[in-house]
Formats: sequence, C-alpha cells, structure tokens
Amino acid sequence: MSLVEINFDGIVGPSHNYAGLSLGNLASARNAGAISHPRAAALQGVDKMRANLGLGLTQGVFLPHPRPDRAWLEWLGATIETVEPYLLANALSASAMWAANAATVSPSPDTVDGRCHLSVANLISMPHRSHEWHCTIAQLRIAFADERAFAVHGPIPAPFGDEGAANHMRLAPRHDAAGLEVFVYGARGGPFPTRQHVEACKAIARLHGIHSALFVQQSEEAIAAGAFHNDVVAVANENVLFCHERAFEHRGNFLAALRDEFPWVEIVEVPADRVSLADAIASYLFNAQLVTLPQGGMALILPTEARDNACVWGWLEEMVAGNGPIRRLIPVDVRQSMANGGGPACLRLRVLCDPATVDPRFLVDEAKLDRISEVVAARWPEAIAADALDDPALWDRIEQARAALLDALDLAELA
Ligand code: SUG
Repeated sequence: MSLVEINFDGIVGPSHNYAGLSLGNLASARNAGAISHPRAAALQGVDKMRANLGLGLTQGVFLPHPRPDRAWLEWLGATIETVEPYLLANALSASAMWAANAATVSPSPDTVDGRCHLSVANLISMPHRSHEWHCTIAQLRIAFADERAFAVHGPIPAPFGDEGAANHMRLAPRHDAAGLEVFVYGARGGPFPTRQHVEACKAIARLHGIHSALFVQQSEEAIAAGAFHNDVVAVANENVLFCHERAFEHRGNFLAALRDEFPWVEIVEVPADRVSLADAIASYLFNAQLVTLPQGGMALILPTEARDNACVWGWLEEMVAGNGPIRRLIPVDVRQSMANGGGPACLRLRVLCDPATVDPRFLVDEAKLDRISEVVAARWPEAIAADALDDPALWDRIEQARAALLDALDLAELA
C-alpha cells in the first residue's frame, strides 16, 4: 500500500459572505459588512487546486454544507423567516470551506491499530461553526468508509473546544514513517477566546491511539495578536517545522524537546526582529501549504498577500536562496477567503493514505475541476451584500446552487 498525502479542499459555498462572526480573527472583523463574491471565491479555490494538481500533488474536495442551515434553526426553535439577523448570519455562513478545521487526522504510521484516524472537530467556540460537524462527519463517513484503512470519530464533547487540524502538526522523517504529532492548544489569548482546549487535544490523542504526541501551548501573545489558530503562525511537513519565533508560549522547552528527542526535525524559525507577529498575521506567510514535491524538495504555497509584504517576501527570498529544505515559493490568489481570515492552508485538510481506499467521488482531476467550475460559474451568486442575507430569493439560489453541485459530483445523498 502506498501512502500519499492528499489535500482535501473545502469548495467555497454559494453563501460565502462577510458577517464579522469570528471574534479574534482580525480579517473577519475588518471586513464585516463588506460585499462578498462567492463565485470568484469558489473559482479562486478551484484555481488553487488546479495549480496543485499541476505540481503533481493529489487533490480531493469536501462539499459545501446546506445553507441556510434550516435544521439548526429548527433545533433552536426558530424559522428562517422569523429568526433574528444575528442567528440568520450564523445559519448562512460558508465557513465549512476552511477544511483545516474539519477534523484532526492521525495517519496510519502513527497509530497503534495501523489505521488512519479522523476526529471531526466540534468547533464549539464560534456559533456559526458549531453546526458544521454534522455535515462534515457525514462526508468523512462516506469518503473514508473503508474500515480496514480508516476510523472516523465523533466530536469531542462540550465544553472542550476542538478546531481540528489547524492546531495539529505532524512531524516525521518521511510521510510514510512513524511520526510525532504536536497538538497546540490555547490557555490564554489576551482579549480573545482560546478555541483549542488541551482537554480536547489529549482526548484525540487517546482516541487515535497515537504512539508519540506532544502537547504545546500556543503563545498568549500570538492569539492576542490575531493568531486564532496555530496554523496562522506555524506549519509542518515531514521533518520540517516552519514557525514564527513567538508562536509558542514555552518556545525554549518545545524546541529543546524536539532537538533532544527528535533530532531529525529541521526547525526553520522566523525571527520576530525580521518579521513581526503583526506582519506574519497580516500576510499569512505561515498559513501556507508546505508540501513535498514529487520530484523532491519542498515548496510553500502561500497567499499573494505574503508576496505583497516587502519585509515578509524579503525574508522568504533569503530563505529559499539559502541551503534550507524549503526550495520554492508559490503565491496563490485566495483573496476572497483571506478576507475572512482563511489562507491556502485553512482551505485544505491533509490526509495521508492510499488513494485507492478513498471514495473516488471526493478525489478530483482536471476534468472534475472543470465540472465544478461550470456549476460555480452558472449557479453561484456573483455578489452578496452583508445586509441582504434576509432575502428569500437568495436562500433559494444558494440551496439550488449546492444541489446542482451535489448532482454534478454524484453526491446527492448529502442533500
Ligand atoms: O474560523 N473565519 C474562519 C477562518 C478559519 C481559518 N482556518 C484556519 N486558520 N485553519 C474562522 O475564524 C469568518 C466568518 C465571518 O466572519 O463571516 C470565519 O469564520
């Protein structure tokens, strides 16, 4: 069985809008009330996937969730027609696009039973994300139904917040070797909530039966500066940890533990006197897909915002010119998602597995991406004004757009 890293991207849903729902996410707050462009957003996501296929990477997708989430409103004793605007916005969010928050994944080399374990994230810290897990787990149970290869777990119970792979880094000498799983949790976040709780991290490590795990506190300073998830200030791939100097509360202890116990780990740390936390968070240079290219060497697939920041780009160019493991910088335009605090890495969930064990309806090639683009171009709203979320014609349009995509991908069972 050959293990391959598959990036499953969340297709940006037709209800993509800027409602300013995420406290502690500076982009979400800054763009609250702006006009969104769902069609352009979804096409930017498809272009990113196309570019990754072009690099020789294996690509999958997750589907947008039913929005407005009428079942959730019903559970709250409300109806879409009468609910308060605040709850309506929460029921309409397209936030499931950020697949890095869908689940935590422990691939088979790391687990006691030799299966790949996935725990759906409960996302309970933010109301608009707290109702994602129902549709996420439905998709995980179809995509990863082969129980010889996968175990899909339900959400960690409240009150322990879990935001999935965005706070989880896997380090391994090679993808297919046994790895170290680093769980990053928040304990204090200055004025902002901590969304990943240590109790959830430990529960997942137990449930997945992980051989080797570390639990590391995210720095209060980073959360307070707007790094609401660890993947805003750090990313790992195979033996490389790429992180900001201020990412971890007890930096010295963590890096010393890596150097002493896992000497194969290569740490690429960006000093705060070269790139401030504020610049790192504004440019999202760490919210990059750090990938191993099929021809060897690693590339950083990062948002164009990182290229637009002279200080950040200067440091990155120096890094790739040096002798380090990261050899290429590949900027991608995901501006519609970025404006809600979601960069290239937020949009994808990595699953290391044998592609033959995955339901092929969730895997994409060029032709399938063409099909997705056609549906998006024909059906996705061109623009949504934040004060127009109460328009019943918009709800219909969003629901029909999603139904057309499910049909096109032969996944009507998710309706
Ligand atoms: O959870 N934004 C998302 C962004 C998630 C980014 N994911 C990772 N870092 N992996 C969030 O804060 C904004 C929605 C709004 O304001 O309308 C939002 O949910």
